[in-house]
Amino acid sequence: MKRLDQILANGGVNAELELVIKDILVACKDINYKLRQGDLAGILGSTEDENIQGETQKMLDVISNDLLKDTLVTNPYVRGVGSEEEDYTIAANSDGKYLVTFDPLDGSSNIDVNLSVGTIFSILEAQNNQPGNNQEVFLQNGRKQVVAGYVLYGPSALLVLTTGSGVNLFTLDTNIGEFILTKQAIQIPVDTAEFAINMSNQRFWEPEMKQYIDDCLKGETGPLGKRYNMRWVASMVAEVHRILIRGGVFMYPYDNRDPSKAGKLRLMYEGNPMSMIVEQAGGASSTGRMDIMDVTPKGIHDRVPVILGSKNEVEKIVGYHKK
Ligand code: AHM
Ligand code: MG
Repeated sequence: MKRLDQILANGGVNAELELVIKDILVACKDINYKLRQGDLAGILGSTEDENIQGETQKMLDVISNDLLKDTLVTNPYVRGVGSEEEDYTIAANSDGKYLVTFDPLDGSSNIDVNLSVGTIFSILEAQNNQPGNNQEVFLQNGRKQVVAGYVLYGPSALLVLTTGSGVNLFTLDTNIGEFILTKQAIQIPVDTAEFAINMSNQRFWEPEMKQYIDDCLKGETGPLGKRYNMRWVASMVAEVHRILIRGGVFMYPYDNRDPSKAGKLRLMYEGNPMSMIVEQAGGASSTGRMDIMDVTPKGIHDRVPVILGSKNEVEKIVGYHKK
């Protein structure tokens, strides 16, 4: 039985970074506990507030955000934090080397119907002496990430983590409160016949994406020559996890509902960490026109079109965008 701290120590992760990762996970264990309590603790449902993205916040969005934020701002090695649920980045310790960004509870439309949600996180190194409440210090592309991970709150609570040398999966043993290694060096199958996309947005997509999905739907007699299956959980963490385990592609592409937004998902809380995990597991990720991790952020809440998963299928979809 291997515990997370043993894996981190053997993987050459320095003690400071290890403490940052552990603090994130202290908060995630607490989020897991709160989710299991649900209605017993009276914490389902929405608040009356909206976040900076214009989305109504669920009570558990706010609780999860506060747990992560309050834990991390007191960590001596954290310079600042950026959250999907915060308008601005927050300063922690001015001597801290690390920056943490997170989506505290992704897929939160699933909370009230008791389906899977997750926490997504990413760690960068601060590149200059600016304090953490200056968003400029965060504006680095995804290749600079030193850690990416998520915790999936499903039937089990699972941690998927990469520190840049492969992807490991841990299962939370709630009896001892520890994440235990349950799968090592995950590799995503390179081929797939399973896609995940919200089809109700089809009329807003670019022609390239419409064409790819049309061709999938034509099945074995169409140009792609195989019968596709479709899934949509509306929880990116759950979709990415399915892809890690059995392959597939996940897409939240560019759409023209609001031309000021390049898609729904956020680069620094969703696109980049999930891209690092997927690439470290042998998969690929793209906006359709470039690798997600090569996109330079202009603002902490930037959005990005997302296509990620099994390598050969992602390359096929990128090929449609080149035609
Ligand atoms: P959230 O961070 O506000 O929860 O939004 C992100 C989620 C993703 O987990 C999921 O892929 C997507 O939004 C679902 O969107 P839709 O409701 O359009 O299907
Ligand atoms: Mg999200």
